[in-house]
Amino acid sequence: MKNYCMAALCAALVSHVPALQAQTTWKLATGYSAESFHTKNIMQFSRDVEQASRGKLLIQVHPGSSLIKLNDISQAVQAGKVEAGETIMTSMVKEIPLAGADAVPFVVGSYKDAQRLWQLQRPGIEKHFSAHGMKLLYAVPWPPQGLHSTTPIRSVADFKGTQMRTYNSTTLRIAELLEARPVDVAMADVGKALAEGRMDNMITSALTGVENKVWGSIKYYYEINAWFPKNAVFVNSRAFEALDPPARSAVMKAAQEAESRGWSASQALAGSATEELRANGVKIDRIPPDLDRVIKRMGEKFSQEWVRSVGKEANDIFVPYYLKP
Ligand code: PCA
Repeated sequence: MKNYCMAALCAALVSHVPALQAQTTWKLATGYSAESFHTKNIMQFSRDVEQASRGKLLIQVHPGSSLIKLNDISQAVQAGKVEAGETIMTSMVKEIPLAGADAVPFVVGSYKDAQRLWQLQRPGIEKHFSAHGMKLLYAVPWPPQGLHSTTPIRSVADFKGTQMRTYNSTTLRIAELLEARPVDVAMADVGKALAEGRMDNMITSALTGVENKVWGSIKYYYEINAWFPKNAVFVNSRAFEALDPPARSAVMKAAQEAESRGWSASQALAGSATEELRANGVKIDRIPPDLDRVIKRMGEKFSQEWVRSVGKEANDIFVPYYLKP
């Protein structure tokens, strides 16, 4: 009898243990470095979630493609290999063409426009993420994309045959249209590729130039404000649904805060990064009007190709975007 009671007591205790310690850990994979403002924002998000869930949900951040490579992150989250992830939305265009809306050149010229585009793009993105077994948490833009070059760019002919770094389908198509030679270089390898003479120019943010200390080779930065690509942070839907309702709301509230904090940080860095390039001897300039016209025309060509390939969903975003400036 005594033994039986002891066993019953133990069983009762054991059955309580999980409830007392109920704690979930998510691994979150990102392709960007621990120092990137996006990653710092995710770290803050993780601390906020831990605090708001009273330690019930821990989010371990794995930066710099250390767990999963940037371009494989969304697949890994879908497959449940990792609970959560962050990637640049344009890396997902093969499965979710709508994710490329923020990399169509010369549609968005300011943070205000970028926010308006995001409000129109978000419902469709949420729907597609959910169809792929993922829940969108938040998205934050990179600062505007400008043109970095080792040599001055005065006309479209200056691109011909140059090695142009690409990081997505937009930059790849632009390189083709400019008759440059596209070179696919991960953000973390930009400094190395420049030092090795593997690239002559690239379209990316001033911030990415600063983070890679490009001024040894890059001498010109043209503020063309071509587009504002966003990084999205998301979680496997089953992992999210496995949380109890208070933990789910804690995650979504922290996500909302991370989104607005990230947008402010991006905007502040857009200005300071350009100044840092200047302070390091990079000439900050505008491209000549003729070249500006040619590039804008290429942008239109790209938009037409994009709208045609995506179809109705693209119109659902761009028509209201252009109708209500
Ligand atoms: N930096 C990233 C994406 C956009 C940006 O500003 C890169 O260059 O890969």
